[in-house]
Amino acid sequence: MPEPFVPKTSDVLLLIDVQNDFCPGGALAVPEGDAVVPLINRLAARFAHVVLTQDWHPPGHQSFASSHSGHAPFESIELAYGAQTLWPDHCVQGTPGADFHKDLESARGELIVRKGFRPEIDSYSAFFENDRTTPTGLTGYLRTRDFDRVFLAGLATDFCVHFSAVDAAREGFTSVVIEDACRAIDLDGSLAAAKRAMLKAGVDLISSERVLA
Ligand code: VGL
Ligand code: ZN
Repeated sequence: MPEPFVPKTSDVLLLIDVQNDFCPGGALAVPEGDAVVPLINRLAARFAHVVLTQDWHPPGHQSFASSHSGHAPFESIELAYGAQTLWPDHCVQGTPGADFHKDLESARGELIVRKGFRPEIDSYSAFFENDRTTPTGLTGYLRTRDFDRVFLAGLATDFCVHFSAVDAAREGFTSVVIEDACRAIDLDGSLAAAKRAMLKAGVDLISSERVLA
């Protein structure tokens, strides 16, 4: 087996959007989205530090197809900052769909980063919104806490995990995606494209065995 990744105290596990709306039965269900929860709980027990993100949209958010007459979910449109995929209404602030999956052990989480709360901008990444310039503040938090490696798991591999992992690498962190602890939406080849983009950005894609070994 390739070299194990033994978690150190300067590592953080960043859990992306493990929320009801991304699980089967949710508004934007990721196939097998709930299947990552037991593995994520095992992984989290190995890390000294855990941070979670929560997709957190106001009603009528610009990323919702319902906000654009004549458009359907999964179409792409041009917004002020560029192309944006339109989604079913999901993760609306304060609704049960926006809650973490009930079996996710989130109590040890040291920070919850909410994103996508600006009505006009979507935010796939935990670091920058989809205009690619508005920061969430996470870089400053991780730097001030002296973390150097960011391990990522959660939903969805090809959107929020992908953009978060690429941004972690761009911000100067070692960025490691635990692939089997993620699930993808996979729209028109988006999973393959995301993997290429992550590898190009220098993100490591690993199996959970390498952390749990
Ligand atoms: C996500 C689409 C819209 C994600 C969030 O968590 O990957 N995808 N909002
Ligand atoms: Zn969203």
